[in-house]
Order: sequence, then C-alpha cells, then structure tokens
Amino acid sequence: MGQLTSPLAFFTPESGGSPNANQINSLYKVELVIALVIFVAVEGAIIYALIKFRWRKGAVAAQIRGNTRLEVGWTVAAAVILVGLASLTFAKLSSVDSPPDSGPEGLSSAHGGQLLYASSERKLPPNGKALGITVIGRQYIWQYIYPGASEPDGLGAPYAYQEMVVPTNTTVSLDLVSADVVHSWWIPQLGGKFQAVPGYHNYTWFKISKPGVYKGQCAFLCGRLHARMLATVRAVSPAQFEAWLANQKREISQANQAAKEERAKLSTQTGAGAVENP
Ligand SMILES: [Cu+2]
Repeated sequence: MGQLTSPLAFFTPESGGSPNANQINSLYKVELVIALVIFVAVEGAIIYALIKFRWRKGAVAAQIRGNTRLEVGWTVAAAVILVGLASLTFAKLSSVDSPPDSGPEGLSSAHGGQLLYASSERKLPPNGKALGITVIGRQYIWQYIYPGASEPDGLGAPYAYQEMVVPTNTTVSLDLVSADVVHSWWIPQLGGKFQAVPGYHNYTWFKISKPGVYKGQCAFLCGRLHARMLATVRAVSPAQFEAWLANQKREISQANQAAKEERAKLSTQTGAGAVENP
C-alpha cells in the first residue's frame, strides 16, 4: 500500500496518507539505517573472526583478558546513539502528536470549522478548529458519528458504519470510544494505533491531502469476528463531502420516518400488546 519509492519501503511503516504517519515513517527509517549499519558491522566481525581464526593444526588460541579502550569505546558509542535517537524522537514527537490547521482548500463550512475543546489528551490544531468525528468501536463494526445533531441531547447526528468519508485538506480529530470491549483503531497510512476503551475517550487525528481510500482494521483482538472488523477512510473533496453528509442525513431521517410509520401501522393492526416483545 505504501509507495515503493525505495527498497526500504518494504520494511518501513506505511505512510503517505497523513503528516503524522509520514513523521513516524521517517523516524523509523533513521533507526533502521543505524540498526543496519550496526548489524552489518557486528555480523561482519563475527564472520571475519570465524574464518581468520578457525581451527588449524598447531594453532594456539590467544588468551585475552579484556581491552579497556575497546570496552570504553563501544559503551560510549552506544550511549551517543541512544541520546541521538532519543533527541530526534522528542524533536519529531510534537508533529506526530499535534495536528496542524486545515488547509485553505479544506472544509470551510460549519462542520470543518467546528470548534472543539482541547484537553491534555485531545490535541487540536493551533486555531482550535477541526472536523470532530466520534468513532465507536463495537463487536464487530466501527461506527462514525458526525457533527450536526438536530436535537440538543446529541441525537439526530448523521452517522455511517465501516467506511468513514472525510474531506481532503481538513484536519480530522477523532474521539475514540467503545460500546463493549477494547478495540484498536488503525489505518496504517494515516498514523499509529489508538485504542477504543469502554468508559474512556482516546483522541487521534489525521489530515489527508489527496483523495483516495485508506484501509485498515481493528488491531486489538476483540472477539470471535475480530478479523472481520474492517475500517476504511475515504477522502473526497470538501464539496463531495458536504453532498455525502447531506445525503446520509436524508437517508437516515427517511429510514427513521419509515420505521415510525411501520410501528404505528403495526400497533393499530394488531394492538399494542402484540409488539411489546417484537
Ligand atoms: Cu478487534
């Protein structure tokens, strides 16, 4: 799924969908290169020693008791690498953690400009505005609730299952919750894993620049059908997103209306008692 721009791409985390995933990918590459250099040096030294000092007739093994210079050398070198990697990680952490503002081509309507509340867990763009989507994990499907509730208690908000549709160039802030057990939200090209834990709120974000489909699935064993708990994010232009959301709202209200009429019809036909335990 990740673009095969270098031979390293096969070994590195997927990226290309969102800036946080790209930052994770570049950090991983730096660590991979350092690890590869050390691996080759260590394995090379072992192979060299195996061949050079292999058993020969009459050869006597040298008795070596430590080498202070060498031991200080590899201890200091390891410490320098460790401090270097830690510094680089902390330098990159904020761009993985904190979302940027939406782009000028992003969703500019009431939804995309929705002011959300920041907290120590919920990081928001500098201007505080993002499209807030609540992600509910339940056995075995993801539900996405969009802003736009028609009633004060939050009811009547448009929602979707399995496929999340989002506008491009717009910072999307996800509020992850669970209706039953622990699930894990993971779309590799859009960033790291985040758990949906019953009774808690976890937050993550992404910002997609180009339209496309980004696939993932629940990454935490949540029951028998865990493997079928797929998730898709489809990024479309802000105008297409608005149209999709309006259509979603209309279909949901039509379905609710039809169910209401059906209930009314059933209760007049058979009497209320017959539908008490449908
Ligand atoms: Cu699962």
